Amino acid sequence: MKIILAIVHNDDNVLVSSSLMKAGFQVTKIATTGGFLMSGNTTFITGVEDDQVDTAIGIIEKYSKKRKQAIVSDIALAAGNMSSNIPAEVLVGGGTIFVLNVERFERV
Ligand code: 2BA
Repeated sequence: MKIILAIVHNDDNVLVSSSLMKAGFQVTKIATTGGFLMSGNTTFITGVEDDQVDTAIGIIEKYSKKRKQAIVSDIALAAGNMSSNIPAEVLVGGGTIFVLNVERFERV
């Protein structure tokens, strides 16, 4: 068994979760904040059998769009953009996905 941790843009949250659940996956969602942009995103926790990992990742990939997002002032400065009053852009997403081994799984 594996745990998939998937960080997706808040705007994709509903489609990703409904599509995962429609496909039979169980999902827990956590409201999270990106350390760089400091804006909200959603982290999914999904426990899946090994042979279902690619299916779940395919669904997350399908519904997690890439977006250009403006970064300004302090954040741009920290990233090395010295003309900090000029907005810069970063490409956010689609999903950022980690797959972890599950040592033991119990429902008690
Ligand atoms: P944030 O940390 O808010 O990052 C948003 C986007 O800003 C990133 O998109 C990336 O394009 C850019 N970015 C992040 N750090 C940067 C830096 N030091 N310099 C320049 N640009 C930077 P994504 O890579 O798609 O990441 C989206 C969100 O996924 C992140 O939001 C963070 O919450 C999470 N994430 C991404 N990689 C991660 C990792 N290795 N570990 C934990 N969380 C991660």
